[in-house]
Amino acid sequence: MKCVGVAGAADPLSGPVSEASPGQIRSIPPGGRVLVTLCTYNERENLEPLVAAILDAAPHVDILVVDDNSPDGTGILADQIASQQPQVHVLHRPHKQGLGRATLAALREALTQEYDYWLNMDADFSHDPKVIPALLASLSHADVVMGSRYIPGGGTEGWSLVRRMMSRTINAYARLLLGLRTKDNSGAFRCYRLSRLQTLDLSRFRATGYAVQEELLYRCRRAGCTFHEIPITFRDRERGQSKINLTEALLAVWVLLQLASDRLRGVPVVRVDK
Ligand SMILES: Nc1nc2c(ncn2[C@@H]2O[C@H](COP(=O)(O)OP(=O)(O)OP(=O)(O)O)[C@@H](O)[C@H]2O)c(=O)[nH]1
Ligand SMILES: [Mg+2]
Repeated sequence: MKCVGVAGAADPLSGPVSEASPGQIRSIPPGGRVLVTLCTYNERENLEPLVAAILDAAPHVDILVVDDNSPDGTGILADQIASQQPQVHVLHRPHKQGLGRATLAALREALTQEYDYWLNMDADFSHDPKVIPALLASLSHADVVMGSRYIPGGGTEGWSLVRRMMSRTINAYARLLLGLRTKDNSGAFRCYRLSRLQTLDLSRFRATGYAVQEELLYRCRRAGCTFHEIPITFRDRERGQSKINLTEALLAVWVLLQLASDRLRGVPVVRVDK
């Protein structure tokens, strides 16, 4: 695992208000460092415009690309961007290990580098970077702020009926099996107050794939975090290919069942220091 540039200078968010437009600065919690993470597998066409759009919307964040040795050269492109842009860092992983493992690697990096806030999003423009300031602003009244398709004002664009039904079903299962109260439990566009995640036992995570989103919420809830959802419109990707498939969906259901069993048995979510 090669980590390029993570030790580089990170911009604190306590800069003067005049450095960015009033809308952007007012939206960001003062005095905190934010790491935006992008898990990538074959996102070459999306990466460069996405990084630019993120830094345009939130100039003070750092960005970490977590790439699983994408065959299309996304990791190489990420290195090129990082060499020109000190706020951008890259975590290279040797091969495709699943979105869950990549997401947890991103979280570990955010904790290790002592960021205050972790914001994760997809790298295919389904999550609009312009929403980032609103997500960060809502951290003032919750530990976990979630972009939500399933509250008034939110939605999806460009999805087939089957895809919509799959998403609704997995959300219903997550609420039923894990006792979650939030409406969009499978979305990835979220930010977290890292001080509240420090005690989570990351070695206990069961998801290696897409169920990591529900599992993060389950564990955060058990650890006492508060939640807030803000409406987002999820747009189907225009470039590149989706990696979600039936196997991934079935695997997600299996993980939810395992977590439901953990919940019934009271398996702890926080580290037990010996
Ligand atoms: N590092 C890494 N990233 C992954 C892996 N699988 C998916 N991703 C990334 O995770 C994000 C979400 O994956 P997508 O394939 O877009 O899946 P989705 O957004 O749930 O579904 P679509 O609506 O079909 O796009 C994208 O940025 C992918 O490139 C993986 O195994 N490793
Ligand atoms: Mg996607």
